[in-house]
Amino acid sequence: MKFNTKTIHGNQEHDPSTGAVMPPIYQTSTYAQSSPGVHKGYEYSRTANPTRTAVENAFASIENGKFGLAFGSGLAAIDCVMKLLSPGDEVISTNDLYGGSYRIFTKIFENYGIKFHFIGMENADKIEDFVSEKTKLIWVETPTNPMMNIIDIDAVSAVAKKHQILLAVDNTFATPYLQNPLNLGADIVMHSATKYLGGHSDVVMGALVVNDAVLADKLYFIQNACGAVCGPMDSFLVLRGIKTLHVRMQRHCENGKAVAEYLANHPKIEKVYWPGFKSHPNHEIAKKQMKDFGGMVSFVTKGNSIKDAFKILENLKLFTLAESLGGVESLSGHPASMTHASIPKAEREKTGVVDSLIRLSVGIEDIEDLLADLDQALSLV
Ligand code: P1T
Repeated sequence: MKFNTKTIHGNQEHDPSTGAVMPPIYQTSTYAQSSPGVHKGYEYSRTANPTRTAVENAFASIENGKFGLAFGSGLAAIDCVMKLLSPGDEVISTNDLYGGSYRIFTKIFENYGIKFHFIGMENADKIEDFVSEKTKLIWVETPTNPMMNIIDIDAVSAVAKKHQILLAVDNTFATPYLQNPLNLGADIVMHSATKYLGGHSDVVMGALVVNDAVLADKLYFIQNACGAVCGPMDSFLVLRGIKTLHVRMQRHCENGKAVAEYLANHPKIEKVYWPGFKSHPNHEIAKKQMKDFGGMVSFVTKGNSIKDAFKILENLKLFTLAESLGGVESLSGHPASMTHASIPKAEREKTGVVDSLIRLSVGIEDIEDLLADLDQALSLV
């Protein structure tokens, strides 16, 4: 089955009891047993729920994996991966990443004795300098949030395999429409399904997909033991979102390109971060591992003024100033004070997340309207 068909049909079956084409929202916490332990595959909805099973199966299908797991948020999915580790273990992570991922690593898991090395992975060879026998996990975001750095998953996977380290890739920005980390050698692919997979800014959810049955069992155990699962209504909404992922992503990519090019040619813009530019340092890797370049664009204006950044953000009308990304509607954000505020200023500035940086999640509206909106906001600075 090819990708577009998978988004609609992958691992899905009509409801066995009624033939319903969409799985019902099984709004139940528990399931009748005819004798202790004798049931129809479901016992308790923390452990499993049929609507959640449907979305978990969809996750597995679109990421070319065997096992999918759904959580109450992207961070709950990350939490589950980190609980594979033990005190004394070390993690090597990309240094540019979602602020909440940095926060859970440094403010939660460091307290449990796990050590994190945040490094630039644009050159995969650099990773080896940080590998020791304590290294148990490499955590990669690509494209990174919000600087749009591109990490060569295949090259990082070679390092991970050489040292028998697990490789997890946060595929939130790319989505499986653009890249499939498991095919490039990752062991775990993670999503904030809140974003493009859900696609409509109406649900918070996380996903993990793996191929290895032993690893899947460990993750299922943590999912059930710790209980950060999503509900059936949210499962339904994300399943519904996934069915249009390919058509939405196609338009996100078209509009993202048009916005990036418009900004790059604007006299008031200093720098635009978008992996589709030939001048992007890892453009060739982006071309190799991604089908297109996505709908996320970051930029700074000439003069690097936070005042100008705020003026633009306050005056954009179609680009709503809000946390999050990946919905049908365009959003704008100020990483330094919003999504990345939990990263100390000195740390975030090392990777380019300066106070004047603006991040856009380019939606699927008519491009003429989006460019006109940017035009009027930029004319004010
Ligand atoms: O918000 P949640 O569903 O818990 O997902 C966390 C998360 C994980 N990974 C990446 C790459 C993310 O971008 C996010 C969430 N990001 C935002 C809310 C944001 O605006 O960047």
